[in-house]
Amino acid sequence: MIRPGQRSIVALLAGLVAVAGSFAVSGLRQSFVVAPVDAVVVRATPAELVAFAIEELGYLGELLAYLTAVALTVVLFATANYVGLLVADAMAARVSIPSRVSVAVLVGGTTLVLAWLLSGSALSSVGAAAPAVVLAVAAAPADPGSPDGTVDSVRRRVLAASAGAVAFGALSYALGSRRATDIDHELPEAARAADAATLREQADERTLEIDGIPGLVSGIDDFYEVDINNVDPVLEASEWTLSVTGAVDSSFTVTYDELVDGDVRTGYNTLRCVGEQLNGDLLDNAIWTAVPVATLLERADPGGGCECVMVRAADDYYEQFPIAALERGFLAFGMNGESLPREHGHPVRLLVPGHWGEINVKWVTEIEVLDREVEGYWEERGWHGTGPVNTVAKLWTVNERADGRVQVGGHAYAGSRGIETVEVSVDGGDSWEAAELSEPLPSEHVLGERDAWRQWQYTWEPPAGDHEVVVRAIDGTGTLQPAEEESPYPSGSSGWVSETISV
Ligand SMILES: Nc1nc2c(c(=O)[nH]1)N[C@H]1C(S)=C(S)[C@@H](COP(=O)(O)O)O[C@H]1N2
Ligand SMILES: [Mo]
Repeated sequence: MIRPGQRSIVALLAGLVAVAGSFAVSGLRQSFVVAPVDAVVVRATPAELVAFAIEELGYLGELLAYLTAVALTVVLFATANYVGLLVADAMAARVSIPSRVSVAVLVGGTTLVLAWLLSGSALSSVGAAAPAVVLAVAAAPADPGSPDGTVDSVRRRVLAASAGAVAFGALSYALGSRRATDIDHELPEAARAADAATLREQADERTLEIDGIPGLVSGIDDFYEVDINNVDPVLEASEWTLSVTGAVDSSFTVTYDELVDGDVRTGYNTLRCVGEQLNGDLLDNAIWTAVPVATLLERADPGGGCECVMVRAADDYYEQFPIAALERGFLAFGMNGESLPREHGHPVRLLVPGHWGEINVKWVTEIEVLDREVEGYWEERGWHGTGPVNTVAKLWTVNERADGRVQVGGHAYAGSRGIETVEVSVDGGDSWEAAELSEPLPSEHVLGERDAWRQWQYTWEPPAGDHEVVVRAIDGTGTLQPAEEESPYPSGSSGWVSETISV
């Protein structure tokens, strides 16, 4: 007989190897048993906690959510196993089935069913059940009376099983991480990848040489990532479609090949997340390959009573906003000359110039024209992030020169309004000087005309002491960035970035 304490250890270990086994065969995909639990955790987390995690924890918040999901999934399997082991014990006592057989059948069966319910994938279910069976049988209670049924022998087997589970976990982690997603990184022929290279050169020519700040085009791996799930969808371009539905004259569906065969543009566009801190770095610029949404909208001839749309995605994300904004939007399938990477919405995402990142829907699958307004994913959680971005000037670097001069610099962004001027004060806001700005990226190559950030720098020779540096931008309409300080939740951060420098 197994003791209750040991039974829970075996149940837990079997749960652990089940989750590990599923990861080994699935990698970080929807078929990984943690993926649906993660989605439930993310959606069940109270709005205040989500806002706090985004504002204060950033990436750490995502990691916490993910670890919670992994732990919950292990507990789910462990609970099922525990019940299975209890039943196995009862069976061994009543009917003459060898206990190892009933353990194998019950732990294997419950793991298989649970994994199937979570993942819907046969491979992932077998990947979970097989190691759980091996582990449970290895540590299982021996038949009463047999020599390896002694307490010592059971304890030894449980210890060995623990070591085995840890080793298997490490191996599965390595295997699952290597299961690369088979995304084709070549842009389709029609996309003229050469255009991206030309735009890259153009941006490099305009980039100011400032230590400690990024260039005018963010690298794909440096481009910030914000999305609701820790397991991003994997969509094959060949299977992807976009439907235009709802209050339209004619609903229709386009395939990837049809889309990229359209009026392809290559251009810069900057994205900024409404949840970022005032001087945060959820702000990046890339060269996108895209087609205008307007062509699709004309074909659909939208009606509807609210002049608004709901855009939906493969990760069950949805955002609602005015058709007028969508009309000026783009469907992007390339980023910096490569096909759109998985984490940024492969194969196709929306770009809505001038607006906060959240309506730039990734993995987009449906545009539904609505009759009346309904809240989108983030608005249900209290955010107001569908509108135009706030103006901001970042203070991202302070460089003390050998000659005693000090350089401060960063990026400035004002959505479609564009950046006209950046002003710097080195005396806490009493007097202001214009900073040097990078040449604007040429508007004919910007998706959304002025919707690309600019770099700024200011160098001066401060006397010894403390200096409060303040920076503010003036947008293309001549409007000064508001001084009033607001935290990101719910409508985006506001205020002037300042930093005290001691020389
Ligand atoms: N499908 C989907 N699209 C999405 C999101 C998401 O969670 N799911 N997050 C949005 C948010 S809040 C932002 S700021 C941008 C970020 O885009 P990026 O990850 O490519 O930088 O994507 C938006 N599009
Ligand atoms: Mo965002």
